[in-house]
Amino acid sequence: KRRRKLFTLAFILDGHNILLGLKKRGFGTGIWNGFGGKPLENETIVEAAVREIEEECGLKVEPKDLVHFAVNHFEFKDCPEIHEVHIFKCSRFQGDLKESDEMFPVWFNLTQRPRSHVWIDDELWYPLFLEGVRFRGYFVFEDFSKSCIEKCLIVDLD
Ligand code: 6U4
Ligand code: NA
Ligand code: NA
Repeated sequence: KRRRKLFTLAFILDGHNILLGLKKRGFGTGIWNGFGGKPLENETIVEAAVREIEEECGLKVEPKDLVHFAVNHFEFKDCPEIHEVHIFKCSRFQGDLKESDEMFPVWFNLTQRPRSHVWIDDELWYPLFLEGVRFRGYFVFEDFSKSCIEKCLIVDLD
């Protein structure tokens, strides 16, 4: 059985606006995305999501306000681990938006979010996310740069 590596990915929503962050360092530098990362030891996925949101954009959210919405599985032909990304959305938050070492956060109207400088799988599942359809996605990439999707399956759970 292949090893799994867990990640969180959270989208903060406010009416017709979505908060995205431009990644400033590490994996995916220069790419717009939600906020998230790897759970620490002894941390649940929800606890990790709460912590990563505050670390990366300054906003405070309550665990109960995070809606676990979808899971994406990413497999790379040159890597033994499968990345399992747990996607949350959250419409309640407190605190002030703050740029971090890792992310530059910006509010976008849902219809005007960036289409370039995003992961190539996003355009395949964002429509479901925006329509409120729960799903599980499976993506196989050529390599770690994620420039080419080799296989993709998205299972609609609703
Ligand atoms: P460090 O630098 O170790 O503190 P950490 O914040 O724990 O990093 P990071 O930023 O590497 O983790 O996590 C990657 C983030 O990118 C997670 O939120 C998951 C997300 N992600 C990875 N591949 C993705 C993809 N293909 N499409 C997507 N989000 C992806 O939309
Ligand atoms: Na991160
Ligand atoms: Na992080």
